Amino acid sequence: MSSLVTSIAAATDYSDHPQAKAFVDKMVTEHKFERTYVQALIDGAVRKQAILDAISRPAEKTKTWSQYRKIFVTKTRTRQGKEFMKTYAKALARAEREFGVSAAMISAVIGIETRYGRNAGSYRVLDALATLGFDYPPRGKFFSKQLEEYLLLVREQQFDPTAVKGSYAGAMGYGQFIPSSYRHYAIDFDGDGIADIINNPVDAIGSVANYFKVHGWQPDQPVAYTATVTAEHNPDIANQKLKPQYTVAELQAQGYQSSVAIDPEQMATIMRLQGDQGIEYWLGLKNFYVITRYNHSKLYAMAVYQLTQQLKQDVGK
Ligand SMILES: [Ca+2]
Repeated sequence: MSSLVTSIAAATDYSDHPQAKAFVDKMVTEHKFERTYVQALIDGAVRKQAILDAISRPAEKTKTWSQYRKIFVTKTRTRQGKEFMKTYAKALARAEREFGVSAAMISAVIGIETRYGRNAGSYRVLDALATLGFDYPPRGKFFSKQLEEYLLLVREQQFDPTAVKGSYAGAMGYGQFIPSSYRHYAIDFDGDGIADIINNPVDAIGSVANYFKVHGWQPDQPVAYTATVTAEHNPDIANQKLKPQYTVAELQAQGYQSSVAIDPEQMATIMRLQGDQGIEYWLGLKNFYVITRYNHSKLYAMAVYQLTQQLKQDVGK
């Protein structure tokens, strides 16, 4: 009895929802899907309150750098990263050669996203994208677009759309690609003809490296430097845009000094972070900005950078 009640409740979630109806129409007219197929999928999507709760309190928005770092840049994640680098050394080396992104950096991204594939998400992607697309007005447009991309993706890849699992935001696989990123940047890196970043770590490694290359990663260039400030520094220019917008010389004139000597014409952004020992200042360079194209957060990019440093230090031990 209770399972019947549950399935009726689930079925009523989106069958009469105006945005869901518009979505079904769009998939039929724009992408030539069968109406009965899309309607059945949407009727079967379940609105999850836990997803709505999770998206309103992301770690990137609620935590200080000190708190965020303790979650993501840890001894355990470093040790597991070394294991991952050993296990997939060949694929990582090939990706480094082909895309110019270091093995440690690719591993750090996968480590931060999913603990090296251990935790790629437990929500059905269908439920996540329907819930956020139809019942989360602040970003409904974005997520219903991702739901559209998801249905195109499962048609192309011949996945079962009701079976794929991911994060509360519909991100999938080792590197947590949302559907549009999956369609644009995932690659077949082991040569079996399928770009499977959900079950295939070799494809995931190539796909993460490809994502960074396409977004402008500069091989062997620095990511960030620590900085010091003068008493007269201008606090208003810190923590503004993620994209480098000042030259190092301009930052120096505003009271921010890089800890190492770098080209004064180099572009950088300046960050003020709450660290364990107090305020930290950092210069973010072009490659730092490229990391934020994966997740638009300076805390995220800093964690990827520092875990990469840990993995580079510890390689071979
Ligand atoms: Ca493959």
